Amino acid sequence: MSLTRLLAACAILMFSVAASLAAPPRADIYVALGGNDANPGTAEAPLATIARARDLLRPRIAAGLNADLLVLIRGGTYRLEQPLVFGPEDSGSDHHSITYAAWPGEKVVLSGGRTISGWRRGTGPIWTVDLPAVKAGQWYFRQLFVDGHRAVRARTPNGPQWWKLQPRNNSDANDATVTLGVDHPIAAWKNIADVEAIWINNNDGTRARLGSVSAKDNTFTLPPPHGWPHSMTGEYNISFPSRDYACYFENALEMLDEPGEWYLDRQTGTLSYWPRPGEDLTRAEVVAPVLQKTLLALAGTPERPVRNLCFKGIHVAYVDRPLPAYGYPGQFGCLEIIEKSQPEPSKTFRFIEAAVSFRHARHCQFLDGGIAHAGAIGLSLLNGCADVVIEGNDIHELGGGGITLGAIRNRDTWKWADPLLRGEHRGYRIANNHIHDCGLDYFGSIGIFITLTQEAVVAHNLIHDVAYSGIVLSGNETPGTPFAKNNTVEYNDIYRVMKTAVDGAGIYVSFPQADRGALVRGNWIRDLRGNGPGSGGGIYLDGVRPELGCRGYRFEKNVVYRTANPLIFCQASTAGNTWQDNIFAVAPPPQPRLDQVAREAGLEPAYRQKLLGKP
Ligand SMILES: [Ca+2]
Repeated sequence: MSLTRLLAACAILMFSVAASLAAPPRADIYVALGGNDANPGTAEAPLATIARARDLLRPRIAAGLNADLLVLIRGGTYRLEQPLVFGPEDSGSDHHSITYAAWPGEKVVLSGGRTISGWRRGTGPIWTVDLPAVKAGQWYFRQLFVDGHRAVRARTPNGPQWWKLQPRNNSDANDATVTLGVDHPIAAWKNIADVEAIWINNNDGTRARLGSVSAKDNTFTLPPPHGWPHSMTGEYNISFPSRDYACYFENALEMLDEPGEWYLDRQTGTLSYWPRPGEDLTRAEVVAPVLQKTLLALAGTPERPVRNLCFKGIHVAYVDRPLPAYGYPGQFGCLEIIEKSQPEPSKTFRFIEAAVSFRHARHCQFLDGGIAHAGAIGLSLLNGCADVVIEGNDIHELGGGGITLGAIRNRDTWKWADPLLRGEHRGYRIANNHIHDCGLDYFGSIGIFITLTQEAVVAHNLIHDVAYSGIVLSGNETPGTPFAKNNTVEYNDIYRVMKTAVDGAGIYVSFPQADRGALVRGNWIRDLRGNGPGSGGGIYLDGVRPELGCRGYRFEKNVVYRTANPLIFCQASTAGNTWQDNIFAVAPPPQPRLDQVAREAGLEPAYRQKLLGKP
């Protein structure tokens, strides 16, 4: 080694030693796994929980912020049994932000899960473990993960097969027991009240609990209450079971008959699992969720929204969604309609829960983190939100859709689901997220669902393996209220979506957009399987009703190929929209164009490295 190189090597070594001895990154509060909530929260004496850091900041926020505040969190898995909620008292101000960030270079996981150990092998291939908390009625879960991969709740027929519904004397009256048949022999399963029937109703799926099974008649019953909206018609009544709907059954010990399937007996507390090849339950990490519905919530109020709050490098994982008594009456995109007859007849149009939920949040951010292993939607930005950035996240293995943002209206009453506030549902940036393996339980799940927004930008996301559409952009459902306008969906990379439900697309747009309209540009859409008529579209324009046809969209430089239907129109047409330089083809385009779209669409280079580990 030459003297110069030796000196250079020494300089690097000294620099490394100096860096490791250097003062920690500056922060106002420090949190670490080995910390203690009785500590002051300094770098030398950190707190143990983020909740304690939040509470320590409250007096400083109440006194008025005169600087940005930073909470730094050392890497590791923080287990939560209660949701982490940030309200108005935890808010930044118009001029100063509050940031909760992972320590540079470290990964922070907020886990709602519990590790399950003590497995023993039975006489056959199935392993079991007894869970006293389940037997005692204190714990029940709907998902199970082995070494970070979701296992299959025991089902019949085994995936990916489906059977077909054969209606008998079904009535959609609110209080009626419905009797249905099926086109294959069914058995008399034990623990029948825990068994669920699942069927595909066009652009979503429905889940309903069984009341009884008759092997002799090959029928089963669904007891009330039912979730499908009895008093509504047409497009809203699609979740009601009909002839030849694709169906399967889930959650009985008798259905556990292949590797990867599991069953939890609520009465005995016994969890059973048939390991997949290569899995060793004496060493595998098996996790089931304890925390339900939402793990991280920004919950402002109309009068006092949460402002200027940022999360950076935070990963949310293992959140369950219990199934309500009425099941899940899927309407589209993880929406359901809840009908009540008391105190007066009413209908509520709402999304199922999200693991990360923002309500009444303004100028907030969720960056460079992730959401995984959740039972419902990954992240939602609903009423009262505006000017939120969601960027650089890995969002995957979800029962529901990836990201949902905007407002909803009831198309029968034309009313907003929530009162519309000044300046809300606008100014979003949803970019550079990797969204995949969504809709594992709720088959109307969408990668990114943008409904009734203004000035939203959805760009450079990588979306694949989704039960329903990749991106849905929904416009003005009432001709007289031109709210949705000036939205952009550009340079997204979308493939292998439309895996389960039908009547959707890589990018699905519906209803008009006002003012400058909506720009749909440079998106790369391919490899969509068709499940039925009208399914598996590249780009789909759906007006639903003739008077609401899609207008005000500009489609530019999109590349679509290997789809069942490259371009679909329903109560819509090319008229009223602008088309330039798009490719709608069966085969891939010539190589130069393919290279260009591959370069321009999907994650930007810095995020490719960060999220995929490659340039
Ligand atoms: Ca099975």
